[in-house]
Amino acid sequence: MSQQFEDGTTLDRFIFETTKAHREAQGTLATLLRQIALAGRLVSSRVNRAGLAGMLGATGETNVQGEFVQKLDIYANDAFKRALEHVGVCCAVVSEEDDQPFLIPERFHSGRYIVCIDPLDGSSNIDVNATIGTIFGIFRRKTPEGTTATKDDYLRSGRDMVASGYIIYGSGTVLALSTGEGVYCFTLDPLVGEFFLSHSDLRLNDKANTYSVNEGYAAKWNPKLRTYIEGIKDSDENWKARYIGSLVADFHRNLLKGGIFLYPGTIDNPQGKLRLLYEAFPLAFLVEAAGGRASNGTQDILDLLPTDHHQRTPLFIGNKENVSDIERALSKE
Ligand code: P6P
Repeated sequence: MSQQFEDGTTLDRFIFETTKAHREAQGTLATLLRQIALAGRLVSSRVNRAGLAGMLGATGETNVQGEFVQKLDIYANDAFKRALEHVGVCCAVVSEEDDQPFLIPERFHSGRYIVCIDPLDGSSNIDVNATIGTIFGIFRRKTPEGTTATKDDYLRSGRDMVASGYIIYGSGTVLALSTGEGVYCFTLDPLVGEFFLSHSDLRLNDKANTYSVNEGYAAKWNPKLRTYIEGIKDSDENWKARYIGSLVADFHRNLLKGGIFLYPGTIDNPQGKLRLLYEAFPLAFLVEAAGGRASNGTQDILDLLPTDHHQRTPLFIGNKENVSDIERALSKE
């Protein structure tokens, strides 16, 4: 049963109240989530100024703007690792930006949690001022605290995740979070530097009629998927198409308004483009907490077992009946 909170509750109070309910957390998960929020505030400030750099770019300073934008990925990656390394509650950060997982340096305590993160997904959209975001998922380690994290700690079922969320940097900065019971969104007041509860216990209806997919690749999809998409277009269900091309933005819209997001495999890339550990798992954890589903086309995303921390997966995510319809369409003989 999800707890109820009035709008305006701060993220800090929410974290304290919800992790208090998890007695075994002993405040370590609360510390971890606070540090993620801190890094999110730093990245939000920097992303918002990137637009300014973009304006400078209009005066021929494209090198400065281009270099600034490119550095945003690196800045975000460093901001989250710096925020997590020294507080004694994290043992490894598995980041989209790093070839190998970042293991907490010897001088700090190798703590209880692993954070899988895409520090700044969709950063190619910055120079067109489109919405981008951070995606994170949290595992509790299997190996003993104080030791160096191993693959066993992060190459594991998505069902082992204890929390996940994203931070979306758009017209406002919003942090979405679930510890497994309900999904809560907090909007940043940049003047105060605090996140305030703005969406409480988000729930998806069983079915929706908005689909979000890059149809430019349709010729390379599984023909059964092409048939499914053509079928909804021809239906009398008034389907709408929405595609921003930034995973966090497309997902956030669907979470608030209902919809199905698809990033399927193609002939050239059968596993698609999106990453399992730090994109699909965290969003699948969230969508299930909101009553939705996430599938790779044949099975639940959270039931998958990664063998590589950068492996990709096809992703179909959103209202549960829509996801099941796609699985049925793909399984037709
Ligand atoms: P395409 C952004 O580059 C990203 O990784 C996701 O945020 C987004 O959903 C996807 O790629 C868009 O990919 O192939 O449609 O441009």
